[in-house]
Amino acid sequence: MPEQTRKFVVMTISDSCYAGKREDAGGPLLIQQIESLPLVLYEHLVLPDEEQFIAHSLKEYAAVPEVCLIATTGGTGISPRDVTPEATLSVIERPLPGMAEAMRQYSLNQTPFAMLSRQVVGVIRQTLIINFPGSPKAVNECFQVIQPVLLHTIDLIR
Ligand code: MTE
Ligand code: CU1
Repeated sequence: MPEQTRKFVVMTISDSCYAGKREDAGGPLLIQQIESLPLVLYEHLVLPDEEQFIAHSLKEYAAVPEVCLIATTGGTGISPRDVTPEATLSVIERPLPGMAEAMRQYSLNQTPFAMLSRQVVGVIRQTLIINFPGSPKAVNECFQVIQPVLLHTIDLIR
């Protein structure tokens, strides 16, 4: 598939953003960072912390042929409503633990709180799914880690 037709989806996963009680900072930042690569935004969704809902959306967008990447932000922690990792694990066919561990490892050098993210990465069909934590600082730090390998990773699954 030619590079210019490759699309990505960003999902902000947060009850408070979904309810309009909090401004989504992580989502727009993630879009801005991914757009620095030759990838085009297909859609940005704001979803509540509902496992079935998230899993359904992940499957739906992974089925769109030109969507090669779904980046989620938020819901990776351990508060009772955080279910992004469970939803992601329920749909991925092949986990990519090295990418998740690389983000956590680098992040741990920035803040010990990085150990609280349960973010996962994996592949469903020909689409890569990457969980980012919710804060803009975390999005920024994690993106730096995967940015150099992101296009090659997508090449490999296409
Ligand atoms: N990772 C990086 N790189 N930088 C951060 O500031 N914050 C952590 C962690 N990962 C952080 C980070 C914090 S405080 C939490 S609670 C977890 O991500 C989970 O965040 P989430 O529930 O918003 O996904
Ligand atoms: Cu936290």
